[in-house]
Amino acid sequence: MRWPFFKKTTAILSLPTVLLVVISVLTIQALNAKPTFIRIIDQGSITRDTSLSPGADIRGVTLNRPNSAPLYVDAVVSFEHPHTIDSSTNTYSDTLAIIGDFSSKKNPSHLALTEGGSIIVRINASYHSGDSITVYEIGQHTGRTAEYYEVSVSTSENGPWEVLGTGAGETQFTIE
Ligand SMILES: [Ca+2]
Repeated sequence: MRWPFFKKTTAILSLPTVLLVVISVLTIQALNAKPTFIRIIDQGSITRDTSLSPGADIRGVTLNRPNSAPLYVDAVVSFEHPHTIDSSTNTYSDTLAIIGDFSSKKNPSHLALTEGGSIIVRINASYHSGDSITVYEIGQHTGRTAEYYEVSVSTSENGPWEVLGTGAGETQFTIE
């Protein structure tokens, strides 16, 4: 009669132990997960946009994983705009414009990089081979034409950077 009772007690005691192990593993994985940093450099020498929205016009950036909803920018690490004249005429210099789910924001909410300008943004999730990054550049709506930019990815805001390629307009880059 005592044996079944003992088995039941053992099962109850082991449940918290199993949960503790699962939580520990998930916590360790979360601590080891490195965010994705994406650098976008305006290729102004190609498009020469001198409007009130100078350089490539970035509406948003997503990290795309297979069978998963897109992940959005959660922080802008830096925004460098070396050309003073461009910066002074830039109506769209608010970096907050590209944070979060931009699809619900009123058009033309975006960040104009200025000619030769660059931005580093963070998406708080790790990237893996087979994922992709989409840059939503809307130069064809804010000026004359889609504007060129170079995209790189890294696990650190200081690099080293893996250059994914150059695009204009809405462009998707696959991570090898
Ligand atoms: Ca522009």
